[in-house]
Amino acid sequence: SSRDSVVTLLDYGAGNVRSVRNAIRFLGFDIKDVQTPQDILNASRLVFPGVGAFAAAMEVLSKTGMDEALCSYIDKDRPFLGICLGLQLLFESSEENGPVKGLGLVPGTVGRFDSSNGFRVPHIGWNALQITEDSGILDDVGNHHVYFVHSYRAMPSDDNNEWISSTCDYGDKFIASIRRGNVNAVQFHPEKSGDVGLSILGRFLNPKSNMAKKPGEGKASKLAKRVIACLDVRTNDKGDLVVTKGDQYDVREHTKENEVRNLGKPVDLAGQYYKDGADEVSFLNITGFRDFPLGDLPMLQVLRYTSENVFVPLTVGGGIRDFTDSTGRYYSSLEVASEYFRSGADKISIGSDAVYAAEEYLKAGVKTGKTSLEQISRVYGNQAVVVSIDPRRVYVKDPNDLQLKTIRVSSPGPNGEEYAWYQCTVNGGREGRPIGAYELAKAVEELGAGEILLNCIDCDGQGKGFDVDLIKLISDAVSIPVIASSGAGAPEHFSEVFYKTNASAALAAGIFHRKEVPIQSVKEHLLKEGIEVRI
Ligand code: 1PR
Repeated sequence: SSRDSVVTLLDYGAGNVRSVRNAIRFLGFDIKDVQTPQDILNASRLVFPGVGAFAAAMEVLSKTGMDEALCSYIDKDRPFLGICLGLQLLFESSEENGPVKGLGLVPGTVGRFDSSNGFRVPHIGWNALQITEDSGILDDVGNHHVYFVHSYRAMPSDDNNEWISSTCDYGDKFIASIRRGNVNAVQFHPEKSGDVGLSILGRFLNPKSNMAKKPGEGKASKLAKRVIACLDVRTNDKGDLVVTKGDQYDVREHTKENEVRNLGKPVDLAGQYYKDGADEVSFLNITGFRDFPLGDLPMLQVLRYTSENVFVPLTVGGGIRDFTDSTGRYYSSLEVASEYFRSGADKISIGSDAVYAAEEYLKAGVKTGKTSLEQISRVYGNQAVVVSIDPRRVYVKDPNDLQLKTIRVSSPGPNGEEYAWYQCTVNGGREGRPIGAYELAKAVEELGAGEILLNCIDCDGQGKGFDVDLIKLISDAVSIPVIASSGAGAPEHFSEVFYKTNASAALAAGIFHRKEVPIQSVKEHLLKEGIEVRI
């Protein structure tokens, strides 16, 4: 292939850059991987998607001599695109487990977002940019939203002002992108920002391209509320992987055959939801608790195929725990998660194993550092670890009878009970545990979860709306983002949950699968109600 169609990629092996690879290939380019510092110097254009922790990345770069090659490449004004940590590393230093010295090309220090002012950290989701000047690759982005996921950020100052091409507001007004000549770096993820992100990448890869200019659509400034499509996936009795959907977690048809409800093929549906405007797609391998997911190669294939064409974040859950297979081979939960990440997941979600981890932590009062939750968030960062909670409402007459957090419910129980607690379950709702959703949420936040996916067994598949009492309770109890799930039946249920609770996102399955309400209608409704969404 001609030199014009080749992109050099600096992947120092710290994590998942599959999405960046997929996006570059989708745009019709071939990838050459950097093996030696000389490959950097020889590149005609270089993409640097930083992943992992700042200090670890700097260590690899300096050990391999890539740091000097990068500095010299950038000094010569060669075409460069840094992404996320690939922007942060250009600064003088970072406070992430530091101070740690960076490449020092751009004046300034990278610091952590302050969660004390009510903004949830990590910053996860879609924001519009304020473009400050001739922005080159950002040209036509206007007020469209792009996807961010990070806990650290660089701030504008007099010293770095001339580098800044856009900023973003999230409690702080931080640097969203920098540009000088042919050198670009972005804090957000163009490879996960849908069409807008692909056109940014496309303009970097092919500056002569005449992509259609998309005008801005009004001024957006807050973090958009996300609308997530969820695919519960399992093998049916014939052995095919299907998207299924339960009523209160029961996924079988109430017929004589009692077959697993089949609502379509996972890869097709995910692709459809991406086109329809889903801000994120989640796959839950709902029998992962009993069938080992690495034995479940179809699920990994689903992720690989989906991530080739879907350029918004992908989450996958189910079966993330330590496991010994029938031949006695031991797999750690970290290996299971790593395989999911390598196959195209941006985040993994842990259900049952997080319940055991929280129970253990609350009993012992100290962290062991050994739970799957802690290990995976240590290696991949807490923004990559979601905890999925499957609680069931338990009504009580007298809240003083319990050690657990109870709340006054907005509609009383079957025997007039005015209080309830939310009991966590494991194994797909089959077993109740002696811990509440409130206690669990607080514990997993401390153990390193970056986000909570909050289901509710009572509401699942009922189409009567989200459990606002539960979602308010949990979203007020933690400072990480909370995804409201279970019960959506109409666009009004989405605006209700965003008005009445501090949820950052709302997830639905049934209404999308049954084509009752398209994702676009949900978004239009939210917009009409004055709630910011990505259009
Ligand atoms: O415990 O780590 O192996 O993870 C298992 C994962 O599978 C958990 O995240 C758990 O929530 C999920 N899961 C297990 N069994 C079921 C089931 O339905 N039988 N599904 C299940 C969870 C709930 C949501 C659903 C929303 C929205 N389903 O995923 O999409 O309730 O539905 P709706 O909009 O139709 O109301 P582990």
